[in-house]
Amino acid sequence: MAVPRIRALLVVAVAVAAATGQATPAAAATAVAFSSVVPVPVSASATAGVSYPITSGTTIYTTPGSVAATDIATQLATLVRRSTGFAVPIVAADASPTDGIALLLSGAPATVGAEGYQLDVTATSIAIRANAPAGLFAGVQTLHQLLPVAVDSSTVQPGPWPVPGGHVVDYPRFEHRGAMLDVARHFFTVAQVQRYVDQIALYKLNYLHLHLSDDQGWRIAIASWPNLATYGGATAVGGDPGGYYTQADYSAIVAYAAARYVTIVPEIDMPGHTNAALASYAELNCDGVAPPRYTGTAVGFSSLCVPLPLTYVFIDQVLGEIAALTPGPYLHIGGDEASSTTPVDYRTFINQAQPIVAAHGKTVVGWHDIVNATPLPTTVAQYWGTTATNSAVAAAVAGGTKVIMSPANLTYLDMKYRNNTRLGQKWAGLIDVEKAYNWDPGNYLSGVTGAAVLGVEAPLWTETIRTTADIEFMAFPRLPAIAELGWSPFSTHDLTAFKVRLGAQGPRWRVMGINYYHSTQVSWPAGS
Ligand code: TNX
Repeated sequence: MAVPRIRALLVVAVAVAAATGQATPAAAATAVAFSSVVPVPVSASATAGVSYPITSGTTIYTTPGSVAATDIATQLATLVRRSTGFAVPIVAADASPTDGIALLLSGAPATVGAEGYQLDVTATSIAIRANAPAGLFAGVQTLHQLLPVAVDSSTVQPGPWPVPGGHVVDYPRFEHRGAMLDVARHFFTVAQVQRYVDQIALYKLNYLHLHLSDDQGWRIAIASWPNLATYGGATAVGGDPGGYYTQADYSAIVAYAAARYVTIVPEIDMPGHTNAALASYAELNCDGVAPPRYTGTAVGFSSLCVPLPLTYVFIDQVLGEIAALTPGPYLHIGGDEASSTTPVDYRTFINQAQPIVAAHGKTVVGWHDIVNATPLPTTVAQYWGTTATNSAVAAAVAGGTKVIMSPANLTYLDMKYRNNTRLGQKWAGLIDVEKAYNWDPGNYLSGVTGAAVLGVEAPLWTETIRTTADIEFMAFPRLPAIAELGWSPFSTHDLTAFKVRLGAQGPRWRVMGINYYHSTQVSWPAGS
């Protein structure tokens, strides 16, 4: 009889917290369902009636001599210590121990590759085995989702701490699983970006694209062009406060993301979306006159001066400094909506910009408009259109161009959920969970299928987004839908089952203090 009563109390606690908007630390010290992991694993089988209890005696064992494995173990221990109050020591041990939690860079099937893992939870131990640190990290994200939601509390909770028993073999479908954050229309601090990194990493996304410049603001300090940040960075949409990252700030974001196996893709948008730069330096303008800074939301009115030799000195120095701070392979040069640049000038510009990126050792990414120039063989196009056919993109793909899929009508996290959603825009339509989930990035755009698709990315433009709460409201629950499309094999695609898995995240988001949209298209558990 005691169990139902406790459950009833927990339900009340959750309901009260929901009403007050507070986190619910004691929400449920019960085991979560083994089937609730998002993205759904390649294969997962629960062992009925078995669970592993994390206790004050639980140790984390790691592969000896691996700094990466130790760092991943430390991240897991930090999470578990905070809410359990247990010591959770980390011990380097060679073989798979028979007790505790083992994070091992050995013993995984070759089929899981570098980003996959095998997870085994028995009554006496938890083992995550991977071929490389990225896989170990992914396995720990799965384990995180299998821990009672109270583990995400920032204060010590009573427990118990059961992990449901079972076996998982898992690896990603696509190499590129991304989110984009527009820090130009509104500025977000290092801490705000890091919080988003934590959130996307939990759903196994591995790229964060930062839209670092636009008409309304320039967000990264460039030593050779200091006014970009100090003058061009001082504004934001609607007269809100601007801001910019020092190079040390940017490096801190890069390092924080790298520790979570997320690669930063910096974007400097050009030749359009450049009013903040043009306002900062008169000599970059064809007429030598700096325009005023801009805080509206129109697009397509600015262009770098294509015939001007200084333009290429400028982009070489800017991209050179950013390349030097960026360990990842990509520099994104935007290229979208350049409606104030003639088509001839556009081609000239993109064709000159690409070798500059390459000279700094990086691969070009651009919005798909760049296929109107001559993409380098390595250039990646990011598709943001709203139709399932685009002949120019299909022709580029026939010539070898690879594509990241971000159809605006399916993946744009700044689109409203419903007509009455307080935040966001509607130009690409309304996007609720079913729409975000119910498509196949590998078989959507005609002529752009199979190996041509590097993956999927969910952009969040921030004309109307001003706070962390706003970011989270637009990203959750849609971002995990896109994450599942990027990670899970399409053979697992199942809207009804997804709605249940997604709903199971709700109680955890509450404990984490994530401000999510309570979509009616999700099967939330009672009380969440
Ligand atoms: C289009 S999509 C843009 C952005 C806007 C966004 C708003 C794309 C490559 N450019 O400049 O912020 O729409 O939804």
